[in-house]
Amino acid sequence: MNKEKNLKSGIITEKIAGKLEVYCFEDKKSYLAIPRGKLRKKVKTLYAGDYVYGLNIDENTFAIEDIKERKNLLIRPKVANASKAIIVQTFKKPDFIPFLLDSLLVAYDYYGLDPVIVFNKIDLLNEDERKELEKVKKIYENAGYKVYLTSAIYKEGIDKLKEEFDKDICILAGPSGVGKSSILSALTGINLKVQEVSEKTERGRHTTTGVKLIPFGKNSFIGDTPGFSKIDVLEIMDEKDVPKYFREFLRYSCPYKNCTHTLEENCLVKEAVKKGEISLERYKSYLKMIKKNIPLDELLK
Ligand SMILES: Nc1nc2c(ncn2[C@@H]2O[C@H](COP(=O)(O)OP(=O)(O)O)[C@@H](O)[C@H]2O)c(=O)[nH]1
Ligand SMILES: [Mg+2]
Ligand SMILES: [Zn+2]
Repeated sequence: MNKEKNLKSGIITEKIAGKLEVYCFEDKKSYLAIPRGKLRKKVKTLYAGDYVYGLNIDENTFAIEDIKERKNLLIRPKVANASKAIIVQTFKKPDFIPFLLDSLLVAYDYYGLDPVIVFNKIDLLNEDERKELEKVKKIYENAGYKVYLTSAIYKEGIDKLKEEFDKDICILAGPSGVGKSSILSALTGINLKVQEVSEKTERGRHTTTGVKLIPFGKNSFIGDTPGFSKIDVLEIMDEKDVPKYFREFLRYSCPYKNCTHTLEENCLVKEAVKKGEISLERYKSYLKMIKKNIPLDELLK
């Protein structure tokens, strides 16, 4: 509650074709939201995730008078103030692509979201594949990320994952067809449109178009996002910043302050790759991300 003007507080939960929906914390109810003209002077556009202040005009409408300063704004999809990205992957159907996961980890960290990894559809794995996945899980845990294994359709691992949705706005991210909407349904009981994975491509078609934030637990909101199957981190950040978002690289202080961990001598990151302390796969992803085509044996000689 904004005491000065007796305004109620709320959060924009959805934006469809320019129309805004606001969830009012005091009323525990959603309204159609209409921004006041003077607000447009402060911010051009409001997005899902924006915390706002206003008053009801009638039982269905809420006039927005003011906005709380944004903590961050994610570009794709447009969502404000998200604090965690639950990055959903599968080991099979679709096949796991480490480079895509590594790129998403870098991108979300850069936008100020804490990334968490989920491997879904574990019910599809045989014993050998399950062991392979355990190895992958170790790599990411050693790198400094939390990793969950789930089966949305059998509700396996869902209760444990619930604990991640503890505050603010969390979004489900990752390529399409991995089960983001299914996980959201398993968590909240709300049935969203789930699309069958196309047999031909093993990638589901896009069914989620915008972000809809769903109230969950105590003061927390979950947003389902349309999938990305490709991302070029150099389109969003500078090449020199990429290594800052490889968490395991940060444990090493190379002699060169702005070491790119490529051609520099006495690079401690490269040493760690050679010793197996840093995963070679992760290091390869890094080189691919910064588009360095230097042969590995030259770098790791
Ligand atoms: N076997 C299996 N299939 C799943 C699981 N979760 C989702 N699916 C299926 O995968 C397809 C894509 O799911 P969806 O939730 O739409 O994925 P999204 O595109 O990431 O939102 C659907 O056919 C789901 O039924 C799971 O845990 N196990
Ligand atoms: Mg979906
Ligand atoms: Zn280095």
